[in-house]
Amino acid sequence: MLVTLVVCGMFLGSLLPAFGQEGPVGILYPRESESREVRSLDGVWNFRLSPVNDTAKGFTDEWYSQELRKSGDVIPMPVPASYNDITEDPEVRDFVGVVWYDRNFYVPSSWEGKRVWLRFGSVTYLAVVFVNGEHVVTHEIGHLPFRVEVTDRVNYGATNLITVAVNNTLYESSIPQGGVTNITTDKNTTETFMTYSFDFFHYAGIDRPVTLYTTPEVYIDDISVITNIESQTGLVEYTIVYAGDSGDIDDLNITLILYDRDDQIVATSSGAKGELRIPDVNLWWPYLMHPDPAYLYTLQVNLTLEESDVYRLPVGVRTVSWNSTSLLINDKPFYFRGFGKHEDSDFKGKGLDLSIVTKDYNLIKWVGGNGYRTSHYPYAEEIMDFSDRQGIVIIDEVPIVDAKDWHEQLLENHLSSLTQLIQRDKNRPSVILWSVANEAATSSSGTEIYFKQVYDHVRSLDTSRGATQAINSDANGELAAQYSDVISVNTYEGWYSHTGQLHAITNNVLDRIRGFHDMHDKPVLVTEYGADAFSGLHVFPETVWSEDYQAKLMSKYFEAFDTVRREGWFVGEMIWCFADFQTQQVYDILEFTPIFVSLINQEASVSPQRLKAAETAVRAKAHLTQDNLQSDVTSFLISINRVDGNKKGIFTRQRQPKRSAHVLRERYFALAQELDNATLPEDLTPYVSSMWSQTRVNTEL
Ligand code: BDP
Repeated sequence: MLVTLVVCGMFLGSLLPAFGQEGPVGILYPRESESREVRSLDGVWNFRLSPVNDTAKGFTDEWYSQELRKSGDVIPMPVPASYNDITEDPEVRDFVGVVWYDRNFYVPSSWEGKRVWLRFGSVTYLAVVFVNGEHVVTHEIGHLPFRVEVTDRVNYGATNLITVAVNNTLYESSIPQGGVTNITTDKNTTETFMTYSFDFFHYAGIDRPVTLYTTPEVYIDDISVITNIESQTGLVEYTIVYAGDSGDIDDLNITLILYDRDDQIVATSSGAKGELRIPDVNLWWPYLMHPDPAYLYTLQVNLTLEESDVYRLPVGVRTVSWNSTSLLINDKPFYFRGFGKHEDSDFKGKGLDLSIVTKDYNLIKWVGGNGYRTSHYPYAEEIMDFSDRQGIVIIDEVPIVDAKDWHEQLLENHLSSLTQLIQRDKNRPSVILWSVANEAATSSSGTEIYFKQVYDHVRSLDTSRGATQAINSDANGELAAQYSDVISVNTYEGWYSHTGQLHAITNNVLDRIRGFHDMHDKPVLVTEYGADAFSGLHVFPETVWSEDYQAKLMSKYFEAFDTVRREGWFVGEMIWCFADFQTQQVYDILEFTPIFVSLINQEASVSPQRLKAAETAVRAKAHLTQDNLQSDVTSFLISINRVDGNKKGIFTRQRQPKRSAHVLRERYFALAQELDNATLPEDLTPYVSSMWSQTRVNTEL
């Protein structure tokens, strides 16, 4: 019975909850304490693909009932990592369907009598987990954590087996949406390949840490904090949720102690709900906005019964607010000097790699950046910790990219992703806005009904932060920006439209961003703009793909940004992209399909800018006529507009700077000095001559 359900579930996301998908509650990050032990299950696991076109085989043959090596060959696979780029085999890279992982682990006999939990930072896209041959949990949607209690499933003082089946298949209501299509190979066999309309490569696997941890019988299941400021006093409103059976609930005690950075007690309280008051509070400030940014307190929660449970949560005290012209942190206008980003690196794909993460934060600070959007999915909790600790402000996005064709199941998954994200990140001071989507088809019919529910859902879960979504169209005819607190706009003047026309950028950008403020009377920021640049390619006068073109294009946008800054309602700029990243080879199949369908139907379900660009490009390539427009769609829509990935990074994929990185650095520090009185780094402008350096410092910055 189980196997039948599991197999169905691997293909039909809608059946998943029927066999115990874990809900979002109680997803506190596993932290050691005097009452909790944490063991990592990261390392080298065993790995195997399902046979091509028989992706259910592992279930029907019960591969999970014994070690994988006993039912066939296995290869080593690191965890955490995406599996795609680890081998030399294109079949592994491009595989569609179920892959299998397993490993042995030990549980000490000293853990007997405690609760034992298994937690995954994320598995992309769908995971079915077995412990010692028994199904323990299924979770759908990558980039989000899930956990399950395995107290009664593990052998104490003995070896155990964990097996994970991972399905990467995207479908019409998965988050993000995608689909599969067939190709006939040279051997006359039929194989499936995946199609999706977003450009970044759909990496898959066990891509974040796997942990085993203990809690006492009655345990702290969840902590929520909301912070506020009253004159010099910091307020921390808290709610503690505990769980576990206890007959003696009357004897249960909850006490809270808040420590400052020097481990001094600054406030105490008791009870499951209440408020801590911190006199002379040290506020959490973004990087460069204050000489001592990212101040974190530690909230220690003690639950005492027969056995105690202790959990320590970092807490930053700050407020977030907005009005029709500004976004404010601690009542001071905040301006994003930011990036769009990806979790992406050589070999590991989207697998968590702390060296890359550390390097990225060093580079963000070197550039003078103060924030980014987690485009286009939630990033690892370990990455979010860096933001909290270093004062890098986050727009936290769910994995909804290029969403279209509104329907019930999509909405259900979309809302679930928001519930899970907010549950995970609700206590993070670095997160100030929730992003509900990137470049959804928000001019199409049904947008208002769909997105009203999405925004209502976010506000039912959190009103202490704002909500937004990245929009890629003009304000005219766009239907979702009305629900955002701050409007986020993507624009590709000089790249996807007016390609190569460096002299036709600034005014077009101004038109687009002013359009949104004029229509909605809300603050606006640009969440994407940029141009591909192939590192090392220099062309003068500038042409597309050169580092010189990318740098010059940016400066045309800066002019537009400064104009709207002076108008008083523009709250930030985020370049696309922080670093080059890997993309799929076949790009835009699904994206262009609705474009052509809407062309035929004469609907404007995509931005006019993209419509035009797509129409021109594809018509020219495929010699299309109105007659063969729809039928030929999949046969030629192979958009070769990427050279081993998207090259809009200001850093290469290996995190080396392009010319644009230096240009952006000058701008971001100049803004930091102008807006926040930040000190400029000594090496910002290299010495040229005494007069010249003096002039630049006095006049330009
Ligand atoms: C934007 C998308 C982003 C792409 C970018 C591009 O939001 O994910 O990478 O276009 O084409 O529309 O470079």
